Amino acid sequence: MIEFIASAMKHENNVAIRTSEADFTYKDLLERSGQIAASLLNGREHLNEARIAFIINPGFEYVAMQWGIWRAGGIAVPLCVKHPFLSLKYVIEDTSAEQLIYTDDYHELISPFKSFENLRVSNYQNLHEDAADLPQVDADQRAMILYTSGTTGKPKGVVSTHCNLKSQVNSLVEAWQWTSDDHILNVLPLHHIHGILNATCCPLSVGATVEFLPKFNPNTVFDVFMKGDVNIFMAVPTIYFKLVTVWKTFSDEQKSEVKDRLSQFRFMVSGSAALPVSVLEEWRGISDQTLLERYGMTEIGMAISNPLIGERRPGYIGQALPGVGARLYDESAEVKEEGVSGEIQIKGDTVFKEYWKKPEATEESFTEDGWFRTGDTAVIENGYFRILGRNSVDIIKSGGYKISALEIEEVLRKYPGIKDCGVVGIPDEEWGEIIGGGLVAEKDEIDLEKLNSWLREQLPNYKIPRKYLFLDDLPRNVMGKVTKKELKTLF
Ligand code: MLC
Ligand code: AMP
Repeated sequence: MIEFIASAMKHENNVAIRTSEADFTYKDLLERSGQIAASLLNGREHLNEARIAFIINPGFEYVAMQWGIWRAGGIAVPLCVKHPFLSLKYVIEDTSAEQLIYTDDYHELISPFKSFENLRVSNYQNLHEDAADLPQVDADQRAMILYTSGTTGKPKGVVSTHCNLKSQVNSLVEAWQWTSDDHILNVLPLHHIHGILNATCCPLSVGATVEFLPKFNPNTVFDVFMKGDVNIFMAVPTIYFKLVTVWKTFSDEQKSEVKDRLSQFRFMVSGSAALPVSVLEEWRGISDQTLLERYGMTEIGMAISNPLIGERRPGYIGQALPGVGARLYDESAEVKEEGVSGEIQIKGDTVFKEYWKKPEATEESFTEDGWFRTGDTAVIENGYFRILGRNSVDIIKSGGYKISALEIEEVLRKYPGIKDCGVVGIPDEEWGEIIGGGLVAEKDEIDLEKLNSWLREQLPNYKIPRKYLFLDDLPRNVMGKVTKKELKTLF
């Protein structure tokens, strides 16, 4: 059995999952995931890496499903619960999923899939086979596909093996000293590595408790914190920004209670985007906690981190995590000198296997000697990595989500009256970056309100900011005259 699921047996009576409805033990998880595995197998001996897509809210059912797929030898394809039908269809078709499992909330959304050939669609409630003998699942088998935007084309499926996931888990368990006494609050989406690996798999691998909220809400987060059980929290910088905003509305008494409580946490992590030093400092004032900033990517799990014990340096992402090879590389050689910038490259068992059915993209993303090119530029200063930015202006990180500028441009160019356009990420304190663009109009003024609504409809996966998409004082024909790098500086 997958190593970290096997270790659940040692903690059978611990609470594995807490939701607003109930507590679930590791025994519950093992029993339910066993039934699910048997149902997915449906008499077969092994799923042999069949892709099993599922759309399930954060909670016990989600984890039982994930474990069930892994125990039956399948590849887990978690779908985003906020995505519309067409985005789900892209993932289902790209992975050639064999089965799609849903819970009642998604009954209507997924019903068109019922007529898809070669796709078995089942309600989670109906997966009730008696647990059978489950197959041996080897470490080099594929375990999960997560979708990530790139600089070209549609999102790519990042394939991780069981060995990759185990190595990613082990690295963080060692670095952050996870134990079965820990209790994390997880408010992150569960179709991305941060919420899945760092905030769910790591705690569950050691017998700790994961508490889920169905959706992020800053007030509810403080309510849960104040109950007194949670001792670890992880989020993207935007979430800390939103927590700070709500905290400012509290009375002095509430603020003091919050500080007493949060100062008892073992640690709090920020990642997935650069943590502004201003947010780190405000949060320190609120909680007496210095946020532990770390750096990662869907393809590599977590790679570089500030330490649990020792100096957490604001504005820096720290040093390579256990078991992770990290180097800086400029055009032709490894950067050996401090203060000289280069691309972060990563090597080791934590690094993914491939982009699903995209051998060329996979090959391009590795150097000849097997290092993964992250596309992020950094320097090392006094032993710590500091991120300078991305190699490509075509990747935007907003609210912790990766967005392809090119995908938005492609859609924009279809809008009547737009001759050309350039989309870039504009720095923003709350969201990290927000989506912005310059347009070349064919002749007349473009009605920006209408364009904005249209774009929101066309790209429902992306959060197109209502207010900021086009700044009125920017010359409309700006794209005809500047490169995208220059465009970025114009905003
Ligand atoms: C939402 N809004 C935005 C926006 N997102 N506006 C501008 N830019 C954005 N990025 C607006 C919406 O349009 C809406 O406005 C309003 O904010 C509320 O939208 P919402 O969807 O309800 O927002 P909320 O639930 O508050 O979501 C914010 C969030 C979410 C921060 C909780 O974005 C989130 O969960 N992010 C985490 C992503 C994550 O896990 N990334 C990890 C990837 S893995 P209106 O006008 O329509 O009302 C990775 C590797 C690693 O990166 O290192 O970890
Ligand atoms: P994703 O492809 O969604 O997994 O996002 C990975 C990208 O998020 C990385 O390539 C970085 O650009 C960015 N990222 C993650 N953590 C940090 C961080 N601590 N600081 C700056 N950028 C980060």
